[in-house]
Amino acid sequence: MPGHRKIIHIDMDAFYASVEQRDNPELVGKAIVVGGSPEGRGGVVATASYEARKYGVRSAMPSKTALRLCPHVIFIRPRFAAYKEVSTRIREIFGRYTDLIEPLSLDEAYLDVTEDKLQIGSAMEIAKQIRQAIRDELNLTASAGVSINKFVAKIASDMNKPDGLTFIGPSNIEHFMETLPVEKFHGVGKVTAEKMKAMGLHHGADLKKLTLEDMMDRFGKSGRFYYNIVRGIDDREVQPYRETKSLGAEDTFAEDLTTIDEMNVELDKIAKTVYDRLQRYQLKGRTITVKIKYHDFKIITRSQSFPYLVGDIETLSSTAKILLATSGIENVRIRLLGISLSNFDVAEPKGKRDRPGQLSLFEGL
Ligand code: DCP
Ligand code: MG
Repeated sequence: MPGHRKIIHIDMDAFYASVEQRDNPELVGKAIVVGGSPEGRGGVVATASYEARKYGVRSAMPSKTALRLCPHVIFIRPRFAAYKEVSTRIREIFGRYTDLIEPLSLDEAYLDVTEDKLQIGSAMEIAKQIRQAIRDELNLTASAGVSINKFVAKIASDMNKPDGLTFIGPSNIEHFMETLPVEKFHGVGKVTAEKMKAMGLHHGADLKKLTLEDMMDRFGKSGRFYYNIVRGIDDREVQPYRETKSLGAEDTFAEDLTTIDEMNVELDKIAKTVYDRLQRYQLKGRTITVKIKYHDFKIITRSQSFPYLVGDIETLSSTAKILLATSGIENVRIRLLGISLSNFDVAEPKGKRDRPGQLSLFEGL
């Protein structure tokens, strides 16, 4: 691939569940979920083994639902220390090939192997070796996607899960993006996907018909990203070891919000997304920020800091509502709302960090 970058996205299969099955052989081949309540009464599923997924059990699903779908499912209490240990080990394996490693969570990372340390040259060969090393040394499986940019590599890694290796080269990126359903676009959440479908935009090809202006009108800042992405353009670099400064979510509305009730409903949804992401990365912080974009594109932010660590859904949503209500919103129209949490507990030393790198504040719901 002369002139192109070589990017690998690698993601462990059913991560927490696979570690549990590896360490407890009696769980191998069984439908298990990690997280939630063993009695199926409360809490949500962190992840499900592939055996449980056959019944429709998924991450973030209430335990009760998981139990209804799969009555014989086994609930396992999470062991975060074990997952962190595996995470450190896979990063050590990645480090044999490149220093350009951008972790997205404990089980997932982008690697730029345009110039790999062992001068292997082929990104597919490197991905193959990494998957083999993870299997041999850690007794676990990972799926990998190989392409010329982050976006396509990430989608590719998901295509043949579990235990898959997928290559999408420069000559088939555009065709691939055209046929991709919008809900498969990384960064397009359920809400935005529904919004797109309501506008008659079902696949990449439909998005491709819109002008840049149109896209930005409809989707705000993300519009430009989607515009480029459907053309196979993603110049974002793999960013090694960037400190996580904040984590959040925001949503641009198809129609401006005008009443406080509507805004509060949206803040509840956004708070839920932020909460899920915080759970996933095991993060708490001291500062909650709301971001408000008016119909005229003016953006303001309002923050509140706490003397202690917060991260629960009630605090996120109630603080965001108070910040919004006291920001002077009489007679305004609002295009976008966002909530983020920052001022995290500890900044781990550079290179030792096993928290996610580069978390975008601009991900949709
Ligand atoms: N996780 C979580 N809550 C979520 C999603 C994920 O606690 N809502 C945790 C448990 C997962 C881990 O993060 O094991 C990695 O997330 P992935 O999305 O990569 O899911 P899995 O690795 O479990 O499965 P897959 O094979 O689909 O990657
Ligand atoms: Mg995974």
